Amino acid sequence: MLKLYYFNLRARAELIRLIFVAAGRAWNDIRIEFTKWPEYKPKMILGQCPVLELPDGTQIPQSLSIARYIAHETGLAGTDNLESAKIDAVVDTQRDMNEIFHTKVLFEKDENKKSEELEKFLANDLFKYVNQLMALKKAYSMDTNYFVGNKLSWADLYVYLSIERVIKAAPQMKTQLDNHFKDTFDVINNNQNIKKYFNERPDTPF
Ligand SMILES: N[C@@H](CCC(=O)N[C@@H](CS)C(=O)NCC(=O)O)C(=O)O
Repeated sequence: MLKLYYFNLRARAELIRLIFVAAGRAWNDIRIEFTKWPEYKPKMILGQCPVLELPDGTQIPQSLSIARYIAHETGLAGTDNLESAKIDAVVDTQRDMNEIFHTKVLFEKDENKKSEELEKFLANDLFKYVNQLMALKKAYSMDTNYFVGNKLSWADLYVYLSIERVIKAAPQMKTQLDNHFKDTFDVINNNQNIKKYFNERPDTPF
């Protein structure tokens, strides 16, 4: 069975876990205790995690590379190269938003600076990227529920997890964001595998 090494956090591993869950595939979800990390670190190919380990010992690092690989393996990465490219474009656009949100807001330790940066992000950045995502959806979607084509892809799951994080930091944006993402998010929230996973997954700080 494939092994996924990460900490007992959602953070960079949750997209990978959600792809396995949506595809109905079992995996070995190894959640490393922080105290045990010094033992594991030298065994990880880049000294960091997440890492996906194949049965022959091959290690794949980098969260989005792992997610893309698992999505391809499980049919959540499009039906041909062109659809995969459209899905990647949605993922990269969401990643552009996340880069600003994570570095400027989520990882900021000074609470005053954090709220200042959050306000700036909400005023200047958030809807620039939401509009870009909507432009891609308009061009690529064949079903209002999905960003690309007419079935669930890993791009839908990535947008879901990322926007959920923004809403957690800025609950006042929920209604406005729901207007854009409701169809996709409803499909994900009503997926039986995902519902079961959400009920069972460990509660973690992030
Ligand atoms: N670009 C990498 C970043 C990986 C990364 O920064 N991992 C952190 C945890 S989120 C880590 O392993 N930290 C422990 C360390 O570097 O010793 C990815 O997306 O997977």
